Amino acid sequence: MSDIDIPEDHPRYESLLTRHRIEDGVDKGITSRQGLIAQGRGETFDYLLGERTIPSAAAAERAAAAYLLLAEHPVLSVNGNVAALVPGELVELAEATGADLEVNLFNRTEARMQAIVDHLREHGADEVKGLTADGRIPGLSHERAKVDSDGIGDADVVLVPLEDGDRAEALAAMGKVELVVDLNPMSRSAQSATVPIVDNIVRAVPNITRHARELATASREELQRIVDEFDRDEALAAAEQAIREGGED
Ligand code: PTJ
Repeated sequence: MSDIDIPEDHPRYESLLTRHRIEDGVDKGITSRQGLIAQGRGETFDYLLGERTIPSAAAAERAAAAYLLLAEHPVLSVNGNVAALVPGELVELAEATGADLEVNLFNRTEARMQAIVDHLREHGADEVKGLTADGRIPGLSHERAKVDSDGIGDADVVLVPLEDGDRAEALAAMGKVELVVDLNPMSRSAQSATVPIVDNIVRAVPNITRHARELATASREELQRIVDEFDRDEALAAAEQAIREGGED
């Protein structure tokens, strides 16, 4: 697949394609300009990880799928970077797990909220939450505190990709299970996550969907076993070691 003119055998094909999606997201009013900087931070960690899903991230992705399938009300939180990078993949994950999609932005404007909702609908989403914003996450003073009371407000499990940390901490304080996708294992979001997924969002979301489909017929006991066997501290340590030493195969 190629939506830009990059030869598919270029050694940095995937990375260049991802950059192009983010640029395009900014042009379409979906991604904030700060999102370009966030992408650059992410690329640095991805480069050090070898631009691959390390084994501890694969285990985290399976545990995330199990949590989403066990949840009463799972919600996938969407920001401007995620909407630009994996819109169709998020819709597929929502379908595979029965999760709601909710737009939640740090740099919230009504125009960007609407652009992201429309973008997700163009990629097959039926309902996208976030515009009502009749709930608040306690302890947060910025725009990310605004949630739908029947969306993230009511969720027991939330997928939180690419954030700067304080909402992740606030959601954890509300007792919600947090599945965090962040290439930096030392970030506050990854550190406060129930399941830290140290992988690029472009690999993580399709991987979680694949696990969810595989586990669709698994018993609750089997799902619970996968959740119980996952060790977040071990996963964070393995990711940090892979970055520092290029290890973990
Ligand atoms: O769309 P908005 O207004 O909600 O704003 C979203 C951004 C991303 C701009 C905002 O949340 C932000 O500034 O985030 P930070 O503080 O730069 O944190 C983003 C984290 O995500 C960093 O730890 C990055 O390493 C990580 N990251 C960036 N790109 C990716 C990523 N992790 C996984 N996959 C990526 N592609």
